[in-house]
Amino acid sequence: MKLLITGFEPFGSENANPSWEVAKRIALVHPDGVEVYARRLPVVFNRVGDVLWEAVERFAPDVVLMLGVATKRSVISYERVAINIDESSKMDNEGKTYAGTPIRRDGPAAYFSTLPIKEMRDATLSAGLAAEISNSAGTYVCNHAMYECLYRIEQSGLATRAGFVHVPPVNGNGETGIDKLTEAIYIAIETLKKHEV
Ligand code: PCA
Repeated sequence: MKLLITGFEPFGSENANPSWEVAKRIALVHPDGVEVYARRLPVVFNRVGDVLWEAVERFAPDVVLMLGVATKRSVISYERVAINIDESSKMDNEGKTYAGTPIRRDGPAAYFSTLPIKEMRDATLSAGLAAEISNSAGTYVCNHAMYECLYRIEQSGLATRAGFVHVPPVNGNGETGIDKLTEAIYIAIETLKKHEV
């Protein structure tokens, strides 16, 4: 299985983003039988789709697993859906805000994740970490990335599966430290292998 795993650059007042720290570590630990490529994505609405797609075209992955941090959540969240809206009063990394702009005028209202999110959530729980299914990836850059990825996969007629996982902010090496988050994502990837199409 070929996996493209993505994380984001820092944004807001943070100087690191745990999503990229986890993505980098997953590329290093190489789950058995999984070829991993990692890409860091910009927190910029109108650039994230192109950067992501450049990597999809270059590596031709079977699965795209996108990670982002959700600063207000305390558990790993497997996103079910991406909606066709950009809305944020919080600036992206190029200083832009959006007030309810569709991502794609010709696109559907939403896309469902094409990853086995329930099995992945259960795998995370079995690694001893709290996890949930989330029914909203928000309307900031993470939702945009997930929507763009699924839209472009559909437009290109690819069989690539894709989905998004929000991780909580890290606090030292405890329950939600980087090592624990990496372990949880690693185990979720093992689950992806079992659900190969
Ligand atoms: N989290 C943001 C964007 C980048 C990230 O890591 C989000 O939830 O939209």
